[in-house]
Amino acid sequence: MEKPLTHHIRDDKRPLDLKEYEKVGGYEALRKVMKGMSPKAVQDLVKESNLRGRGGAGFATGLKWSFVPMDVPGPKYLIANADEMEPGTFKDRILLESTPHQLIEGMILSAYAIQADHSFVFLRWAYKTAAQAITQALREAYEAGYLGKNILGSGYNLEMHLHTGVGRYMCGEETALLNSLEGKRATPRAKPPFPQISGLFGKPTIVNNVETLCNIPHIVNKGSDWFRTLSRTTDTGTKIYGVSGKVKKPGAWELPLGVTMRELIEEYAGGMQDGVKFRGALPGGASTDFLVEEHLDVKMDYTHVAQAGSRLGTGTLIILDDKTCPVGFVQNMEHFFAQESCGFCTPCREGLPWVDKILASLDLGEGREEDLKLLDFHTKYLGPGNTFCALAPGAMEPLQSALKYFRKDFEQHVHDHRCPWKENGHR
Ligand code: L3W
Repeated sequence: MEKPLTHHIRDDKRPLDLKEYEKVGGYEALRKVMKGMSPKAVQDLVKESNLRGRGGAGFATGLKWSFVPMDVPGPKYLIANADEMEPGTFKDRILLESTPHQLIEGMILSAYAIQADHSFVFLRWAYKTAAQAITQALREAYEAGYLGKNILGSGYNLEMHLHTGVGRYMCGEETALLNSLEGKRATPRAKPPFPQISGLFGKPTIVNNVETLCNIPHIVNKGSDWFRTLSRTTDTGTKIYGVSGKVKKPGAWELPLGVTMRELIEEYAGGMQDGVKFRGALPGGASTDFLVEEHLDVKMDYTHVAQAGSRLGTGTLIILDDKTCPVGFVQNMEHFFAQESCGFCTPCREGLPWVDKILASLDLGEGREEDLKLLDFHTKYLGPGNTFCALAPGAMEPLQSALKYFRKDFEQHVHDHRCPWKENGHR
């Protein structure tokens, strides 16, 4: 991780322990708030910062918090969504493994802002190193009086628990996550009511992404104006961007929101590997639309990526190169989504495996003329408004944009009854 602007991250793969985190200003924001900031003042500060959710949807964080009814007695919950399973996405893992206290401090501040009394880190099952780091950090935070009863003498009480999921993509959807945490099958719930009103065990609940929560201590310490000046555009703050694929130096970097895709690939990821050319990229994990060469200078923020016809999503680019078959590339994604469908609604349960099968047959040279029409049909049939949650519409984004930008390649598979990349020894 280069040039950290907001997050305290280092490269030696060992998490910052409590003393090390305090040395770089850790828990100063918590002291500041506990000394005399009201929950409403913390909410207002985050609203003014214009922080948007870093999990994929980009919803305004302060606005989300403001939906929590503050005058209703009884439990409220704050949950860190650490179920990072979006293909190509590994940004939260870095934060979890390197600075668990930063997340815990962000969670305490956020829980205080909505007056939650219990909080959970909902962690992806496979993140074993992160689980160790969080467990150790929770122990230290309790011992230091940052968690538990009467935090820093303020009268505010908060319990925090680590909960590991069972490794299903679906659990990253906030209402499926809530069902899973309640011990039920992880299927999504109807929205509204949104979790802010009726969430965990029917009580007001906020679910925020790990990276989102890690920004909170810094906004409290340095203010909303400072946060706004960090970015290059009106979408404020920094983003942990990532690049994977056939680049020279795949990795992740914390950078001002609004860097261009060209800068990410050429300056940070070291450019494409020798002998391969850029053809396209999924800007925010697998469930976003392809951007192509004409978009290389698009500013990678929520607004500009949407204007270019895609979504920033998780901000972690997956690069498609000219030695990789776009049909095989997309099939790999659709196979994942078909496996991860929770099976609750029919279009997603039946449609995604069908898409996977059609793409597999194209790859084997068994595709038929009508298969491209069938794929086009599915991009609409599984699109927004036709399924219970965002999984299938998200899965259709790489497919619909591949059919738009790389249609000739799909047609060639049908007409030639073979995958040209395979014969050249590539996939
Ligand atoms: C109150 C309204 N609250 C929205 C809240 C809502 C939630 C947040 C975002 O999916 C996307 C998905 C992935 N009143 C509200 C409201 N909210 N309208 O805002 O909600 P939503 O429904 O827009 O999105 P979501 O269901 O949270 C997230 C895409 O991100 N993605 C990333 C996936 C990331 C992972 C991972 O591993 N980290 O899986 C990439 O593109 O496909 O479309 O809190 O309550 N009217």
